[in-house]
Amino acid sequence: MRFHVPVFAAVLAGATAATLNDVCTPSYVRAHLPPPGFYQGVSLDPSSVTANPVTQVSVADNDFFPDATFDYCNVSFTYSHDGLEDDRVALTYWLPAPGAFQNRFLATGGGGYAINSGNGSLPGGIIYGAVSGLTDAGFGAAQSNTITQWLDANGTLNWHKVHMFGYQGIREMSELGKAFTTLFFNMTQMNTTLYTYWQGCSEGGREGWSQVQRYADSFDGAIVGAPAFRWSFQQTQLLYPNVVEQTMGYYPSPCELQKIVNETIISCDPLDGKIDGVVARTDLCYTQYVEADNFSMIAGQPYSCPATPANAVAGSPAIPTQQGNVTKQAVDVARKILQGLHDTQGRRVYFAPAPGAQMTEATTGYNATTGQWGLSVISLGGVFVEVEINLRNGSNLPNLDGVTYDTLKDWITVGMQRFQGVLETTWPDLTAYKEAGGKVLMFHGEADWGIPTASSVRYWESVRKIMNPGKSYNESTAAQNEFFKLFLVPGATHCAANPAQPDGPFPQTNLAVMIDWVENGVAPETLNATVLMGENKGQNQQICAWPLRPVWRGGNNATNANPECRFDQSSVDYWNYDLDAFKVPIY
Ligand SMILES: *[C@@H]1O[C@H](CO)[C@@H](O)[C@H](O)[C@H]1NC(C)=O
Ligand SMILES: *[C@@H]1O[C@H](CO)[C@@H](O)[C@H](O)[C@H]1NC(C)=O
Ligand SMILES: *[C@@H]1O[C@H](CO)[C@@H](O)[C@H](O)[C@H]1NC(C)=O
Ligand SMILES: *[C@@H]1O[C@H](CO)[C@@H](O)[C@H](O)[C@H]1NC(C)=O
Ligand SMILES: *[C@@H]1O[C@H](CO)[C@@H](O)[C@H](O)[C@H]1NC(C)=O
Ligand SMILES: *[C@@H]1O[C@H](CO)[C@@H](O)[C@H](O)[C@H]1NC(C)=O
Ligand SMILES: *[C@@H]1O[C@H](CO)[C@@H](O)[C@H](O)[C@H]1NC(C)=O
Ligand SMILES: *[C@@H]1O[C@H](CO)[C@@H](O)[C@H](O)[C@H]1NC(C)=O
Ligand SMILES: *[C@@H]1O[C@H](CO)[C@@H](O)[C@H](O)[C@H]1NC(C)=O
Ligand SMILES: *[C@@H]1O[C@H](CO)[C@@H](O)[C@H](O)[C@H]1NC(C)=O
Ligand SMILES: *[C@@H]1O[C@H](CO)[C@@H](O)[C@H](O)[C@H]1NC(C)=O
Ligand SMILES: *[C@@H]1O[C@H](CO)[C@@H](O)[C@H](O)[C@H]1NC(C)=O
Ligand SMILES: [Ca+2]
Repeated sequence: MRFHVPVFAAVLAGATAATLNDVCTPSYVRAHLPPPGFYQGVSLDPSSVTANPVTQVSVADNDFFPDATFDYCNVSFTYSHDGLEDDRVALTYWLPAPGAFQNRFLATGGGGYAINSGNGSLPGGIIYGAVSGLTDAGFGAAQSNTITQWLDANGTLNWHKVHMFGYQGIREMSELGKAFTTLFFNMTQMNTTLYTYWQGCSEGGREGWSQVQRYADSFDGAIVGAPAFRWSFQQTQLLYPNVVEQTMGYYPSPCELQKIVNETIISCDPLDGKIDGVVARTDLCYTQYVEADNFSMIAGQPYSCPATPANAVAGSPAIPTQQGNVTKQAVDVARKILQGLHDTQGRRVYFAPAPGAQMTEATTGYNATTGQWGLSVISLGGVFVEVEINLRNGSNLPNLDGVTYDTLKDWITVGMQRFQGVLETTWPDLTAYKEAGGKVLMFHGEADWGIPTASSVRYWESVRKIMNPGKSYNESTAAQNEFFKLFLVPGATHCAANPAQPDGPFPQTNLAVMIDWVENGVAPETLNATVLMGENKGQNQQICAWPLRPVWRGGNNATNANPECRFDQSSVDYWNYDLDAFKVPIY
C-alpha cells in the first residue's frame, strides 16, 4: 500500500540540506521526472516543465485546513497518451520546501464538473508537509467545467474524456506525482516511506472513491466528503424538486421556501437535546416533525424578504419585496420534496436531502413581466440529462415539458447502464484496499442541500454487508470501522460549514486526523471538528462515528460541547432506505 521506494544506492544523500531555491528550478525538476516507461501508455514532455519558488503565502479561514503561512515550489509539466492525437494533460504539483517536507503526498480533485479546485485544495497538503497535486485531465481551458468537452458531436460521447474525468486522470496524476516526489526529494537513496493521501469533497469525494475502489495501492488514507457518487441517481435527483413543483402546479418564492426551512430548523433544533440552532438529529426531525405533521403548522405564518436590485452580471432581474403568509400548497410541495423521489406506483427511487437543509434545488425563477415565480430548471441536474443522457451539447434542459417522476427514474436507469463502469463509483468490495492497509474517512453534512446525507450512509452499509457476509451487525460494524469510518456532521451544508446553523462543527483538521491514523495508528473514535463561524467560532466539538448518533443530555451549558454517541436502532432503521423501485442491487 505504502509507496515503497526501491533502494537504488546504499549511499545516504548528503546531510547538506537543500534550500527551496536550490531545487526549485526547471533543470532540477527535469532531472527528477519519472523515467520514460514508468507509467504505461503515458509520455512526459520534459520541455514543458516549469518551476518557481513561491514564498510567504498565507491562507485563512478555510473549511478544509486551518490558517497558515508557507513556502512552496510551484511545478507543472505535461504528458500525452501514446497513440492519441492532440492529447496534452497538464499536471500541477506544489512541493514543500525541503526542510518542511514530511514524506507525504496528497492528491486532490474538483467539484461539480471541475476536475480540480484551482489552487484551492493544494495548501491543505503543503501545510502538513505533503507534496500536493492536481491535474487538468486533458481538459485544458475546460478543466473547471469539463462537461463542455464530453461530446465529440451531438450523439457521440468522447469516451476517453469521460474515462479521464471518471478515474483515469486522477490515477495518472497520483502515480506520476508519487514517483516524482520520491525522485525530487532523493527518497530513493534514503529508503524512507512515502505516505500517500487523498482529500476531496463532492465530485472530489467521488474521485477519491474512484481510486480506492479500483486500486489497492491508491492511497494510505483517503478523506472523502459528501461524495457525488451513485452518479446517475445523484445527478438526476437534483431535478426532483423542480418536477414536484411542476407536478403540483405551485412555485414557492425563495423567501417562502426559506421560511419553511427556518421554521424546520427552529422546531427540530431541541430534538437532539441541545438548543443551539443546530439540527444534529435530522432523523428525529423527519419522524417527529415532518412526518408527524407539525410541519403543516408552518402554513399561515408570515414571511418577508427585502427587494433585491437587478444583477447585470448574472442576468437576473430586480426582485421586489417578497412577503405573505406561507401557503398550504408551499408546505405540501416542501413535504413532497422531503419524502424523496418515488415512482408513480409509490416505490422509492431515491433519498431526499434531510429536513433543515436549504432547499436550493427547489429555487424558482422570477418573471419580471408577469411578476410571478415559476420553474427554473437546476442546471447541475439539467446538464446531466441534456449531455450525458440525451447526448446534446447544451448546458441545461430547455424545460421539463412532459417530465414525470417516472421519467426521472428512466433517466437514472439509462445513466446507470451507460456509466456503470466509469462514473457510478459505488463498487462495494474494498477488500484489496483494506488488506493493503488503506484507511478511509468519509464525512457528510447532515444539512447537505445537494447530495442527500443518506447517500453516504447507504454506501457505508452496502460495503459493510458485502465485505462481511455471515457476520452479525456488531461484528461487521467493528470490522468495517477498522479501516472505513463515516461521520455525519451536525448542521453542515454541502462540503462546508452552514451559515444557517452557525454553531455546528466542521471537521477542518481531517488531514491531521488521517495522518495520525495512518502514520501513528491512532484511529479516530470521534472526528475532531471546530465551530468555524458565529459567536462560538473556534470551539472544538467531536462528531460521532456512524452508526452511533449524537445526543446531548446536559442541556445547554458551556461544558457540553460534545454529544454522547449512542447506538439507536430506530435511527439506523430510519437511514436504511429500501429503494424498491429497482430490482437490481443499488449499492
Ligand atoms: C505556477 O506555475 C504556473 C505554470 O507555470 C504559472 O502559470 C503560475 O502563475 C505559477 N504560480 C505562481 C504563484 O507562481
Ligand atoms: C489562488 O489564486 C488566486 C487568484 O489567482 C489568488 O488570489 C490567491 O492568492 C491564490 N491562493 C494561493 C494560496 O496561492
Ligand atoms: C460544446 O459546447 C462547448 C461550449 O459550451 C464548446 O466549447 C464545444 O466545442 C462544443 N462541442 C461540440 C462537440 O460541439
Ligand atoms: C538530492 O540530492 C542531490 C545530490 O546529492 C542534491 O544536490 C539535492 O539538493 C538533493 N535534493 C533535495 C531535495 O534535498
Ligand atoms: C529500508 O527500510 C526498511 C524499513 O523501513 C528496512 O526493513 C530495510 O532493511 C531498509 N533497506 C535498506 C537497504 O536499508
Ligand atoms: C431565515 O433565517 C435567517 C437566519 O438564519 C434570516 O437571516 C432570514 O431572514 C430568515 N428568512 C426568512 C424568510 O425568515
Ligand atoms: C409536534 O406537535 C406536538 C403537538 O402540538 C408537540 O407536542 C410537539 O412538541 C411538536 N414537535 C415538534 C418537533 O415540533
Ligand atoms: C397573514 O396572516 C395574518 C395572521 O397570522 C393575517 O393577519 C394577515 O392578514 C395575513 N396576510 C395575508 C397577506 O394574507
Ligand atoms: C414571462 O412570462 C411571459 C408571459 O407568460 C412569457 O411570455 C415569458 O416567456 C416569461 N419569461 C420568462 C423568462 O420565462
Ligand atoms: C447540438 O445540441 C445543442 C443542444 O441541444 C444544440 O444547441 C446544437 O444546435 C446542436 N448541434 C448540432 C450541430 O446539431
Ligand atoms: C482538533 O481541532 C482543534 C480545533 O478545534 C485543533 O486545535 C487541534 O489541533 C485538532 N486536533 C487534531 C488531532 O487535528
Ligand atoms: C452540563 O453538561 C454536562 C455534560 O453533559 C453535564 O454533566 C452537566 O450536568 C451539565 N450541567 C448543568 C448545570 O446542566
Ligand atoms: Ca440542537
